[in-house]
Amino acid sequence: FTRPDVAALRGELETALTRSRARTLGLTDCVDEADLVAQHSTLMSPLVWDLAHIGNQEEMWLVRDIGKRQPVRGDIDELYDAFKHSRSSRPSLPLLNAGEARDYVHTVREKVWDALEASPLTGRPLERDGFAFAMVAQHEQQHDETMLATHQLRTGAAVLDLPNAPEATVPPGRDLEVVVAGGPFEMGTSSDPWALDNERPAHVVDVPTFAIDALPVTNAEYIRFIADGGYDREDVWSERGWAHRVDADVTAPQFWEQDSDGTWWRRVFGVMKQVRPAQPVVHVSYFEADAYARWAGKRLPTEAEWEKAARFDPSAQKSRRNPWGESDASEREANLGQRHLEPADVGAYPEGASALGVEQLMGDVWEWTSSDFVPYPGFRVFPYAEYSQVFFGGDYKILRGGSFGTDPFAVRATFRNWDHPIRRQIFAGFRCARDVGR
Ligand code: AVJ
Ligand code: FE
Repeated sequence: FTRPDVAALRGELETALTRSRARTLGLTDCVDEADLVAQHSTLMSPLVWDLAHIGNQEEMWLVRDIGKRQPVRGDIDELYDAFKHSRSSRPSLPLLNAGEARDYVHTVREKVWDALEASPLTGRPLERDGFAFAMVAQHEQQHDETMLATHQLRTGAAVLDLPNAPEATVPPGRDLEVVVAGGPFEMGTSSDPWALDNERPAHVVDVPTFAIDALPVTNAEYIRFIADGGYDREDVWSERGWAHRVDADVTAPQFWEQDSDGTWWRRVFGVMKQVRPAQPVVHVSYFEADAYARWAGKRLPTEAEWEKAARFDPSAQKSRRNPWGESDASEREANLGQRHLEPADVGAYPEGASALGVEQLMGDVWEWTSSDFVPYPGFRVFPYAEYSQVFFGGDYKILRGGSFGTDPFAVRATFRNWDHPIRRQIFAGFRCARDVGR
């Protein structure tokens, strides 16, 4: 990684913070106050909580810690501490109202511009390379994706409107599966200045030969699983997955409905759309992904397999930061950044292929892997235990690659996301893998 000079670095951080704020305001200015304080699902916070939580985290790290300034609001930290109140209890808290929350995030941001100007962006680890500023911008983008999921859950008239995602320009008649030869590769990173603690440190992992799908599983493929009785075939489900499938009466991806002709429709941000066959399937749980893979005679990739398929360049024998190279995604390589409100058809991003020829690893849908969320060898908390450490060893599966709702600043091929295996309000899909001769 080549370090830009301090002025260029400041400019990059300013751009990232400005972009995240535009997105936050876009997701909260489009609904009325009643909608902002409502709980659209017990899985989610009211949007007005996310808004002030974004400001509160920014105040704590950048105004008080880095900026060494007096608190803007020293009295609300507890209200916006994600560990003090469950999401379902947040609507009954004495939260800032919409106007107060908007004023709050604005006041905090004005002080942050001073702090950014004043910081040398060197010195202690929190300040070096502007880490804390980048962390706060990524945090805001993460909550923006969470708010986007809240928008998908809310009922009533549609308020978001963006162009349809690209259709495939080249039909995916290329390799359907890529075989990755066994051997070591470098997983994680010690050099990416803005990587979060759980992505560190870089370490060598020896991955046995495996095959991985060149593309995510599509709606058309998933419909074949449904039509083949996949949801009634206990033999392809894990024991826990089957228990959940029965208890929760799961019979199709979330937001799907079948009409009397047998046509599948899905509700996309308040609009009913016919299910598009070549789009990656989205809003499935880990348990559904795992059952599909077994039905297809395959399995989900491990996290290490996913990362090797994404990053390993066999000719250089090195790991890249992203499938196509070191740069952040532009709109040519991946469907990221909430430019569309849905995944793009498979085959739409040939320029985003990895060195090994695996496509659409970044963007479109988060991809479930079979791995649990555990620390890498040599992990160190940085800068706070509540980002990663408190979740290690819990009932979480790793997801990789980001979705159409993830900003390019908040994801790279080393980035690790995690969630409970039953969750599907997130923009999650998957691809399959399998063992190769042994
Ligand atoms: C990394 C997406 C699992 O939203 O729970 C936001 C990110 N951490 N605020 C989450 C996060 C603290 C986190 N995930
Ligand atoms: Fe947060």
